[in-house]
Amino acid sequence: MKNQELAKIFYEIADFLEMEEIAFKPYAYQKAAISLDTLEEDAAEIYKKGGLKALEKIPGVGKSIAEKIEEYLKTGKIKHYQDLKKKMPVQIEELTAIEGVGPKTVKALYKSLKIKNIEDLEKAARVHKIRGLPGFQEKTEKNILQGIAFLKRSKGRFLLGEILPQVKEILGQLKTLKEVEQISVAGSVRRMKETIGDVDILIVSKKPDKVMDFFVSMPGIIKVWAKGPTRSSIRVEQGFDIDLRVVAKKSYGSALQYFTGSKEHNIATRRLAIEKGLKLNEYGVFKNKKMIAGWREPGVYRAIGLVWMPPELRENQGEIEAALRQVQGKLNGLPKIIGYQDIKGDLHCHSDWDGGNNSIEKMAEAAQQMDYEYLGITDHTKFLRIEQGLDERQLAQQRKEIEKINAKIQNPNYSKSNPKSKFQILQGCEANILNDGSIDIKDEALKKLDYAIAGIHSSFKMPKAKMTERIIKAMKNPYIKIISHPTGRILKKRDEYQCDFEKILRAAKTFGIVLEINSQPRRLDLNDQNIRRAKEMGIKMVINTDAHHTSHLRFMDLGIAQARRGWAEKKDIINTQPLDRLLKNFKK
Ligand code: DGT
Ligand code: CA
Ligand code: CA
Repeated sequence: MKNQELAKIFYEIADFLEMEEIAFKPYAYQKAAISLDTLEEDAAEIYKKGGLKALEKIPGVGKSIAEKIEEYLKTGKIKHYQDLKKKMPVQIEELTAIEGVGPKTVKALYKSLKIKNIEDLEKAARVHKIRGLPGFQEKTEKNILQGIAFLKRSKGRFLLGEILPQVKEILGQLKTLKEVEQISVAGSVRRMKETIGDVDILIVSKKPDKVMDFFVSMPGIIKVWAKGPTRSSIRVEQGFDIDLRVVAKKSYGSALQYFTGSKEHNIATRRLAIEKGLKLNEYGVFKNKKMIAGWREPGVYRAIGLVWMPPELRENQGEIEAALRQVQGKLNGLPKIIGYQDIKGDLHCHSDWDGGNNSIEKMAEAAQQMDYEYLGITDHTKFLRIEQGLDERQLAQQRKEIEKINAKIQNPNYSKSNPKSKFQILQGCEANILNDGSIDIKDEALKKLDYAIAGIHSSFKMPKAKMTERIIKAMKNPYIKIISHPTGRILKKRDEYQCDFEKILRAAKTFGIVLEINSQPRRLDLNDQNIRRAKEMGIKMVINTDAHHTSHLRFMDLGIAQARRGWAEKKDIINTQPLDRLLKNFKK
């Protein structure tokens, strides 16, 4: 699949053009990149079937970009990109990955200090060469070093959301083999951890050689680390590794339990087995030399005195004790965590009104295809000018537009994929929490919406007390019902902002604020630990995708996974409720 390679190039072109302060064009390339990044069909296939015209039908791809895709598919190169790189020979993707470093900073650093990559930048910052440059201060230099340190810590791990589509494709390919009797993903991917080190796959087969031959010769493999009858290990183009293990049928359950982990969970289960006079390993559960369980995973758990539990819980964070209580008939057994089918709508989506990729109607159609009952359109508001944020007047106009589309959708003659389902678009907004905690939209305008979300999109580096106060003040606004991405972390890019989370939780409780679990692969904010704290305090949450494109609606599973990892139950999440009940959460 060439989509990701193309997306990467277009993101870089956008950065190079931004450096040269060219108007509008960077935005066009970014849009095309986002679209390609999430496109399900291979651009090469699209081109093969329908040529240039078909490429132009990809959202965000116009004639000029379509021609560049064609050029890349034919020659493996894009001349425009190479020219830009020649002019400014910097590692743009690597450098702009640092929090606070944008294309313009990269340009200034290259022009004055010939900084081309992270190594150069770190060296220069350490000997304080940055702080003297025009527009740079001591603080900037410190922030850059902090940003680099953060990047290094997360190096070598991949975002679950970015690798999952490829993992599913590879599992699909392996499933086509007649020699494969059973197959499952294991490890951190099965536990749906937000970042993964490598992918683990488990297969039952009587002909491991055939399976392994196929595995190491799949397309898109760039390295074979090891190949043997029970274990092979490869690296794929995207840069991550896959471990494949073939086991005997009678050990499938125990192998799955072992290789799903986590390691900490395994250590605890093994200890439990020992206490019972049993031996637990990847081959089975043994009493003396006799195998008493191992075929299937639930049997393994039963044999050691537990019950089966969802992989998302297996982090040795109290799930074993909870399972024991459950077996003993005591209170506080395992939580009945929210299911992947429990969500009835998405309450945080952007439309083309604020520069998102799709019209309100297209977003609504996509939501209906997901069998939702409702979709909340929550475009950015005016403080965010680059995102074309809406002002009070535009919000009122948008209201009319949404009413029009609702009338159309709710008309019984309207043809849609699921004519039986009722569906409604809600109007919200994602307002900005300004530095002093006030909201960038007047109360009279907020009042007219179905609900309002508020989030922090600027000044991330405030002192802790001030940041805490800022968020709490926003929560006190009676029209703000949800706080989006409450801690502001960006995986592999920046930490949570400094704030007193316990205080924030108490305020959310007091003011009846719903906290968001944002499903974007880079956010997953709240994270599992914070979700668990919120749940313990009885705070309601909402799982949203923050979609800027119809294809982003599918990120929902990532948010649900995070909620499950945080032990959240259906009743903790408001968008599991049908529309009439949901709206009661937003009473003014
Ligand atoms: P990752 O790949 O870093 O995202 O995390 P995992 O959990 O996928 O870890 P990985 O790939 O090293 O190993 C897969 C599973 O195998 C792990 O979750 C538990 C099991 N495992 C690996 N090493 C050990 C070990 O030393 N002791 C025990 N008890 N289990 C292990
Ligand atoms: Ca792994
Ligand atoms: Ca592994």
